[in-house]
Amino acid sequence: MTAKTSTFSVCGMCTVRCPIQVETENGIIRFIQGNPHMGGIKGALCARGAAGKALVNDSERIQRPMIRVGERGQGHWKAISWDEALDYAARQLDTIIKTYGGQSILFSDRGGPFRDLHQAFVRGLGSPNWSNHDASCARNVHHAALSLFGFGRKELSYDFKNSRHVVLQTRNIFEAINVKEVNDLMTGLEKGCKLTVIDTRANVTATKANRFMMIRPGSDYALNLAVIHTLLNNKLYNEAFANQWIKGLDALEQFVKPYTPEWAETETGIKADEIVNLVRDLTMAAPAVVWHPGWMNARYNDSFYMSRTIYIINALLGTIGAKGGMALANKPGDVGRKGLKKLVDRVPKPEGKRADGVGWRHPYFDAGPGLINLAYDAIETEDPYPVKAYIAYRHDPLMALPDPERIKQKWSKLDFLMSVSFSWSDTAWHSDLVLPLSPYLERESILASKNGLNPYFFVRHRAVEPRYDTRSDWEIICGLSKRLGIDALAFNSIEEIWDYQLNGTGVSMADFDAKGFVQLGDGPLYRSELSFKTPSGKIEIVNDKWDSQGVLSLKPYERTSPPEGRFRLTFGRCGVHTQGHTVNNSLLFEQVSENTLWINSKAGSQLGVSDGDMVEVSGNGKSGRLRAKLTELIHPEAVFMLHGFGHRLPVETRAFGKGVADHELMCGGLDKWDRAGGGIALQEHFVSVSRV
Ligand SMILES: Nc1nc2c(c(=O)[nH]1)N[C@H]1C(S)=C(S)[C@@H](COP(=O)(O)OP(=O)(O)OC[C@H]3O[C@@H](n4cnc5c(=O)[nH]c(N)nc54)[C@H](O)[C@@H]3O)O[C@H]1N2
Ligand SMILES: Nc1nc2c(c(=O)[nH]1)N[C@H]1C(S)=C(S)[C@@H](COP(=O)(O)OP(=O)(O)OC[C@H]3O[C@@H](n4cnc5c(=O)[nH]c(N)nc54)[C@H](O)[C@@H]3O)O[C@H]1N2
Ligand code: SF4
Ligand SMILES: [Mo]
Repeated sequence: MTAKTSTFSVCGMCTVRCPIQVETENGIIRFIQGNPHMGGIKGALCARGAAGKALVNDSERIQRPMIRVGERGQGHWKAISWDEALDYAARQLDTIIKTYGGQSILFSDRGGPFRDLHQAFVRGLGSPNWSNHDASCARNVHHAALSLFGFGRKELSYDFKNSRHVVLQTRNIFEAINVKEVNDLMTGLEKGCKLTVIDTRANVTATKANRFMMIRPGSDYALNLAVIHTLLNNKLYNEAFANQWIKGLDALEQFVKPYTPEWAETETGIKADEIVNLVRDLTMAAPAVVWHPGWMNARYNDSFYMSRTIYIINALLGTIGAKGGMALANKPGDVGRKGLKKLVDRVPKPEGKRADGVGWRHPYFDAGPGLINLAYDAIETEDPYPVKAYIAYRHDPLMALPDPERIKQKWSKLDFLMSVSFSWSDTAWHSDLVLPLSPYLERESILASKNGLNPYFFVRHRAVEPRYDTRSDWEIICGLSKRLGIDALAFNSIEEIWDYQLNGTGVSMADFDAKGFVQLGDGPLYRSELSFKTPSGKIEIVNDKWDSQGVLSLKPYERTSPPEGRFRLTFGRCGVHTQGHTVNNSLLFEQVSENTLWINSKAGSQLGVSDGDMVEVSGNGKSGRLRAKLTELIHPEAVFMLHGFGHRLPVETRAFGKGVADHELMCGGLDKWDRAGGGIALQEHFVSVSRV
């Protein structure tokens, strides 16, 4: 007899977490598809999501708890039982808490919809130091939104389906994938929406664009200032919206006076009349326009300002809150429902200040996840207090941040370093204890909630039983909590947690059976009443919180260019890999097994490099070798490589030694972070290239 099952779950191959449906036969995964009931997904999945099965089957992932037996990073391990591992971790944490206080424990994860349990646990430890990966992802964008609207980037959604013009600047939507966004944009394009792509190279998204603007790397802020200049100077903006909702328009108008399209042409390489034409096209399509504010915008010293200008352009076009524009994302309360009951509310908030200084030394930043790189500084300096334990939970900072050697140096002052991960990673390899998380297809998670035009709750069920001796998130956290006396999180089953979360929401677990999610509204809701969480209730061009700390809201543009003979190191994603952790996935490795160095044809031939040649790329005292891809389709000031390659862990036999790690060429990069937006400026590094 064959036993077939169909399980609603949530993809975990990347940070997006698309709803999925998994078909199994006799406990073996046969087929994974996007949740067919979810509008915008309708069965679709990206290549990485489809390769989840190879992750489950991978014998090169961490199979049981491992404790370090040699020096940190040497890679000598002993397998131990879960009881031994959790007892050991609890003992280490307990000793550190007793000696230095709970605040001396730092915890970071990937953020997202399942963070509630982690935040509760960190509170239970008595620490204010919960952090996530966002300093190297979207912090600049988030803070840009916060500085203008008083709320963060996720309070606005992108209504691509109904857009008439979408602008993607530093946003490669068809390769750096969010399945719903891709589908919605495709629907929009089929209905006649125009697409403008502004990028330093012609990526896959550019091939679908009506207009592609190749921009000089690092000059996006100049372009956007000229767009604002054109909108204001030619009175092309939405005056009714601006008069009602924007405070500080005069200051903005004065500020952008010198930034004409002709001036921007010399900075960006984009012709002045093309800039004016773009603005005219946008005004015709407004307010059904989305100029995407960017996602992975931890790139430049002025990326915060660049994102701010994008939000300002959207506001001047009246797209904020508009159908087809940057519609307001609804929370459960906006559609008359109650949100999930928070686990974090079961534990009192610790009093202390954050070790990273966010919220007090840097009062204008969002204290939520803080800034992980600054917490590492605190480990080294013990200012404001000693930080002695670090739990990297589904986070690989040695690959996600620049200059891994420098990070290891900072971490050398830690008494205890623990990783929780479903695959080996550079960080896990450097840890004292590694707890193996079951891959997402083998674990269930706490309930999660997604805001949007129609908000919903969703559930991750386990599709198959763990193949190795690995555990779910909640089993690990609750197991540690029991040992550490954090009674509020000492749950015995996931059902207990789900029941708690649903309490008072009017939703029961049975409601998830039909579709795997529970939609909270009756359909998409476009809220017309805008409200900004600023002192004036309007969009504030000048933010006093920032200005009072000496961080200008309106900062003049400063030109940067590569030194003679060097290129700016730029990076990005391809459609089939997630950061660095899928390179060793057998199916995805087959698709793209190493990275190449994109270099402009003319610049390459001047160096005597031909297409396909092996080249050495060097910067900041480090170098690596990979093949050159010569192309007209990249700006001559830049070279480009996919992030996440250059693995050196012997346990990852497929990925081992393939390609070059971009972040290793970024020595000194931890100190290059944006005081205004908090993001790390990963593209402020220059390299030289020579033929091998
Ligand atoms: N140089 C450079 N640096 C970058 C970037 C870049 O392009 N170039 N990108 C930046 C960006 S945008 C981000 S978001 C960060 C990402 O940085 P991270 O959040 O560290 O990246 P991930 O590789 O997604 O996940 C971290 C680790 O969690 C493990 N893991 C355990 N369980 C799970 C699970 O259920 N799901 C997933 N997906 N992983 C799990 C993975 O195996 C991996 O080792 O890196 C940033 N750093
Ligand atoms: N397949 C896949 N999809 C993913 C992920 C993944 O790892 N793999 N990760 C997810 C995550 S965590 C994130 S944050 C998002 C990231 O989503 P994106 O930010 O869209 O992704 P990237 O590929 O890093 O960068 C986008 C583009 O920026 C361009 N660029 C570089 N420098 C400049 C510049 O100076 N100016 C301009 N205008 N463009 C420039 C690059 O050439 C690239 O085409 O993707 C998400 N989706
Ligand atoms: S975008 Fe792809 S990898 Fe990411 S969650 Fe969705 S299906 Fe999975
Ligand atoms: Mo990201």
